[in-house]
Amino acid sequence: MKTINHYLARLTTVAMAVTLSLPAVYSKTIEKGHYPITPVPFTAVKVTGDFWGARMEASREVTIPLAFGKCEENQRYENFVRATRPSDGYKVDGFPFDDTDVYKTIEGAAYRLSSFPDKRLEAYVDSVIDLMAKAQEPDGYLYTARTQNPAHPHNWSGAKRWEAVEHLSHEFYNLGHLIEGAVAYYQATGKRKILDIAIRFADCVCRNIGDGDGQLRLIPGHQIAEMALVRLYNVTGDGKYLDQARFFLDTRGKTSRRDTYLQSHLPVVEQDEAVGHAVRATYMYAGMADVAAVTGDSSYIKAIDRIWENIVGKKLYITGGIGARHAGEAFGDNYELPNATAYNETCAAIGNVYMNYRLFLLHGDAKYYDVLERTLYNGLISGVSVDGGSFFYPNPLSSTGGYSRKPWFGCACCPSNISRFMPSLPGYIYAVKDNNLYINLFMSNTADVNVGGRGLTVSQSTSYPWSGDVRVRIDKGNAPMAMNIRIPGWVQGNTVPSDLYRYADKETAGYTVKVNGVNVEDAKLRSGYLVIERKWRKGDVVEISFDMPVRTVKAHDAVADDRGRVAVERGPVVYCAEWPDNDFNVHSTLMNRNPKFETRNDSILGGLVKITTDVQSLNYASDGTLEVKPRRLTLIPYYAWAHRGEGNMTVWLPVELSAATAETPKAVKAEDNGFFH
Ligand code: FUB
Ligand code: ZN
Repeated sequence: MKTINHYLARLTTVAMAVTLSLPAVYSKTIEKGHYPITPVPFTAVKVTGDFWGARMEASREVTIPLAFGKCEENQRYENFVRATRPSDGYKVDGFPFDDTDVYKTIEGAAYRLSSFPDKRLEAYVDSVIDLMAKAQEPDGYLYTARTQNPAHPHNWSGAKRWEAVEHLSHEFYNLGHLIEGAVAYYQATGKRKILDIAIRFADCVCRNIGDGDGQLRLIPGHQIAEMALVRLYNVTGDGKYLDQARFFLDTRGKTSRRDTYLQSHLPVVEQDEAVGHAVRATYMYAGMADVAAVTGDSSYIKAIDRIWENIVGKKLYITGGIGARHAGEAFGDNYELPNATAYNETCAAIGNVYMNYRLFLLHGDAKYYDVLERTLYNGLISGVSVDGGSFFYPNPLSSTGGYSRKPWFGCACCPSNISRFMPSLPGYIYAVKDNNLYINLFMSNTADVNVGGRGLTVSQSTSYPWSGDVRVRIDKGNAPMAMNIRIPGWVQGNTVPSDLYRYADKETAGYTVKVNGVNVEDAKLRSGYLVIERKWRKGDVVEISFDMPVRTVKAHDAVADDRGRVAVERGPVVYCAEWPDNDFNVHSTLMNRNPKFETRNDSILGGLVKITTDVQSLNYASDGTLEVKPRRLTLIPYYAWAHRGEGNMTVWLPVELSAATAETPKAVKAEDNGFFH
């Protein structure tokens, strides 16, 4: 792979070849926290090692440089260069949202820079930003798919600006990702240039789109501008961005584009089922939460609460993946959760995290983090290889081979989304409200938090998810506060916060919590959190210990594809049976009714816990009779599948003959990412 210096050298040259006056500089920035619960931002938390430390390192050392490299190789920067010198001769191909791969990777680089300052990377990003500034039209419009050849723009873009924005032009989608990247980079480095570029494009949209005289009444064909505009409002304090986000939401279902694909079949406040394109949907729900957090609009909150119940009760894979159908990259009907053909786009898993995170910030209930954690450890990180260098677009739960991760795609939404999501994870661990500190995720880290006006440094050390032991220490500061420790649903016997999945065995998982070596007996469990109130002091140590038995899970009987089958879990991790560990066909394997499991640490794939159990395998003997053989089945974490070649894999294992002999589903082809707009 080419080095970042290669790209930097070339980009610097490109940037110097073009001149443009710099955008206006805004003097005032205001950061507002409107959710009832305030996140501890990514800038204040550093993940220090173990499971997530390795993932962060892979993101830092491999994914982000790779994504920048792919932007170079795949004409992403070239589009900006062309936009600086438009020509009727350019053929505009690729996708009209290719600019967003650049924005998303800049966003990832921003999160990374805040934990690991790196002058060379910062200089590289600055040179990309210089190029973006030069590609921006004088009135702020920034959309290379048109600017590079206004007479013959991309064939999804429409002949005129905004004309196809409710369909496929993605102009507002590009704006949304630009804002997200710009705010992150501004917050990480203090540099305003990209923020000013985003503000100019946002102002251009605010001038042209709306309910006023001479404005166009249009909604985004792909959501994200809604949450991005709220983020821009939070950073600038300028209410017009909030108004624009509301306009986009309130106008949905009231323009000529009315269909489920982009959730415009009904006004947003009347929706109660998750339908259509899953990424568009979850980004919209996240945007509704963001607006509601500022405005207190309870009709938005009621709608997303209803939709969340629908997803978690009827449309969520055991891996936390969402969006069952390839056609339209969409949610299926209630209980439509096929395994081999599960679409489960990596971007939709990220959207699911966004939605659940925001619902936690609104309601303060740990159940949202239960869904978030399930998604994170399973259907989201399955989307990127352990080394950070290849990606899944769909994340199926069963395979007969012919499917593997790839370093990039023509439509590269998933790799670039992973580039920004992984390094943002430190921002999801803690939150505060008044004198409450919430510990939502367990991973080794150190964080500077402000609880009730007092600054504290808190650290965690743990090998979670392989062990349930977590050590929390107050490294600096003293504060009277309530430490709210999330007791995961899987510890409390709730597979998910609905009846979609349930534990199918008699195991129970207990937990203990000690403060300075003394068992905590009198703390209350409130909304899924163990609340420990005391005057916390420097040096205080909390030892949390969750039991981690191996559990079997059954799906609701209405899920036809999982009938007669069980899935295996340990802690937050969902397991699967894959061909390299088993010299028999995992698809014709019957689990015992009361399986006994053993666990062992293995150093493969960065280290993981393998599970083994006795099973029966079915196959035909040479005389054509059916043979049943006792076997020892090995299971690995679902996220770790497809690292050792292509072949059989399944999450749901039959316990009943009818399920074992059901037709083996066709594999999803690697290149079939079901790209339907
Ligand atoms: O349309 C932009 C992105 O491309 C979507 O979010 C993905 O689902 C893919 O269709
Ligand atoms: Zn994607």
